[in-house]
Amino acid sequence: MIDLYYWPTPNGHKIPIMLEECGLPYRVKPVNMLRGEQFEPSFLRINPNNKIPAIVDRDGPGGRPFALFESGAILQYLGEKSGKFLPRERRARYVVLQWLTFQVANVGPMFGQCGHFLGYAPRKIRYAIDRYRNETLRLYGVMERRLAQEEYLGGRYSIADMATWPWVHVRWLHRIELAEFPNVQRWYEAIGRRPAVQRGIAVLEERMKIGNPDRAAREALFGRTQLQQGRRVDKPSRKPVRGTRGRAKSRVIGA
Ligand SMILES: N[C@@H](CCC(=O)N[C@@H](CS)C(=O)NCC(=O)O)C(=O)O
Repeated sequence: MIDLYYWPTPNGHKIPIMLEECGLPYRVKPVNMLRGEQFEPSFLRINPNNKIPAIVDRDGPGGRPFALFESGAILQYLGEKSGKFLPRERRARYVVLQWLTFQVANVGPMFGQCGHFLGYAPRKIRYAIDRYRNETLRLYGVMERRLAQEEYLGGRYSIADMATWPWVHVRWLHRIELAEFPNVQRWYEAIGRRPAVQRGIAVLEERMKIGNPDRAAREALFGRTQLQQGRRVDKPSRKPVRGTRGRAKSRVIGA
């Protein structure tokens, strides 16, 4: 059983999509990042970077619980565990890892900043908007040219597509018209028709709230608590990871 520490956002969506695609059983542990639950000590023991997604595989390597954060690492781990969507053959594997890294190092951070300065920043700063929106458009161009040659980013459908698709799914935040990128559109629509993708993005969908943060969300995401994390001193702990305590009941999904 895999515990999925989750909130419905583009980075979050990647993991239930993959879990649904490979049919691994999981239960959802909501981490309401709009209310600061990512700073709870029990969650910081799983991800010291106070971000979702994270997992604890109760049946990890060696039969012991294994905690993991960073969506790129989690997708690789699940690909290896299930033997699906991450090719074994070395050339094919590294092509997939290359496009996965392209997502986590480029698409996520740049689209994220683009959405921030367009929709979240309290003041509209022209330089920042232009900088990140131009980068976003440039990255769409890279994907468009790749998808003109290959059906999927890594050649065959893989964890690289699952990492990237949720960011194209929220393109309205970045003011992107998909019709300008016909190959990205073809790819986006084909992936969106997959039943596992539809089940993955439906997880906690009712709690999804992107854009227009209230005061509490603004404080949790961009306020003093974030700043204080830089000065946090943790007491040394030898305790094994047990998951979060006192949180909303988890939902069990899968076989
Ligand atoms: N590089 C990380 C990014 C994760 C991330 O930015 N998560 C956001 C939601 S999309 C989050 O948890 N934000 C809460 C916070 O920063 O406190 C990954 O790919 O897993």
